[in-house]
Amino acid sequence: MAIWLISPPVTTPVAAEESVRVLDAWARASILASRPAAAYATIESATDDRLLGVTTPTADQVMIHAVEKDGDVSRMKLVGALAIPAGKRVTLAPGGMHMMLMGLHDKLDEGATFSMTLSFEKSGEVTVEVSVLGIAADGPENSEKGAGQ
Ligand SMILES: [Cu+2]
Repeated sequence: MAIWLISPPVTTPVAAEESVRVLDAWARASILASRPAAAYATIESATDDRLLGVTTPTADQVMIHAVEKDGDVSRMKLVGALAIPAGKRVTLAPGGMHMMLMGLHDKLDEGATFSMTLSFEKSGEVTVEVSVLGIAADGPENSEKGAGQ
């Protein structure tokens, strides 16, 4: 006896929040809109994932950059896809990896926020509010504050 099951495959949608979290998204205030700005965040995921791209209405383009030290010279290097290993926090911070905002539409004023959407290979898109901190800030004071929804 042959039974043909003709039904659409059942897939379980996975909400982005369940596997990937983007914490403490922040950026430094900028003096001029004509200069690129950098945004930072801490990313963690329950499963291996990769950050493939970032967009924001605040800038024309966002690039994921790593910093490579060559002697005394630091160079920024474009990261095509940023690996987020399961259970390990990946922190983007000044002097290291960052999201570079090219073609800012307005300068970033301290105290303002803007939205940014991070696209992950498996978890899809996660939109976060980015807090603009002071021009010399090293990061949010409370590192557990903020969540990725
Ligand atoms: Cu950069």
